[in-house]
Amino acid sequence: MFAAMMVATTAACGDSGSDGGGSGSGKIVLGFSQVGAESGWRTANTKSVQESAAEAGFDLKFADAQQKQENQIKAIRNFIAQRVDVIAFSPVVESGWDTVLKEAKDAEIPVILTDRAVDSADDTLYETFIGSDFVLEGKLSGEWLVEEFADEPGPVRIVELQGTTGSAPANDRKQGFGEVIAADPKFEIIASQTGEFTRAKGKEVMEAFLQAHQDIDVLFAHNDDMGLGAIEAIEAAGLVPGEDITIITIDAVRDGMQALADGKINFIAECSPLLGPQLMDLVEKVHAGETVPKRVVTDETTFTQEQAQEALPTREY
Ligand code: GYE
Repeated sequence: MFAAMMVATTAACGDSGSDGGGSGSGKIVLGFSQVGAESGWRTANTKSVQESAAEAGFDLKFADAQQKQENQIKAIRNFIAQRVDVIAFSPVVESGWDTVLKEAKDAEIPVILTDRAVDSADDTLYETFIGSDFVLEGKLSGEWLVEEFADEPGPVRIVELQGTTGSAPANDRKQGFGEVIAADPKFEIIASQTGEFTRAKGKEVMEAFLQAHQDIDVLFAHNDDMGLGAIEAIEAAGLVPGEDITIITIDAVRDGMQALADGKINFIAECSPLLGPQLMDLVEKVHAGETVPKRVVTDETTFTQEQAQEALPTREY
């Protein structure tokens, strides 16, 4: 954590650029606070942000918050102190941002939310929010399940691995999935717990689920990594993932797609981490004082096992 903060701090040089930014080089200075490195999605997202910032010729100050809101708040305050041109960040949780966002606004530094939303009532605290529709991802997952189990009398016993508690994707995916399956009482969520979006925690929580419940029909995991961890637990328990337990995940990163193609996962709703190019475009516009849409939604799709087999060879991440 300290190392990441230091990068931000040592770059705190004077504001002499003609663009009003903090690098003195005339380049747009972008302060970006990343959630952490919890998943394959996050790694691909970081790469996309770093590569597209370099391509756009921006001076990127990158800080990794290691999944802690307090680290993100510190990083944002550092960016304000450095007088960067634009701040972008992916908020680890939804609530608790108003004070620091107000500080950025008072300093007249535009803020762009990337990937995850905040629940601030005042939407003038940020310029725009670019990212996926997480409720939709949850709904698409639920719709596939309803269709797949249409001829089953039920009950259909579901366990859920939630993402980081309080994060937008965990809240919204749970909501979207829950809304769809609520239409038929045969679907029952018998256990639901956070796996923190990581493989290790997904495995650990699935082990506990398997010990507590003999007859799990379905696993809904809020991301591929937790699903992949759970697969290890399912196999260790002598069960066949994708057959004895139907598995639905979200993201469609390479390892998830491979497990889908191999028949261990049954369905994935895609969530694209490749937000970099669109983000840089927004940074440029916001910096130039242009109006940008308040919400930019990423284009996404879904994958079955056959579709994963087709898509894998050309998958970028
Ligand atoms: O689904 C998960 C990651 O915010 C969309 O965060 C992102 C989520 C993604 O850790 O894998």
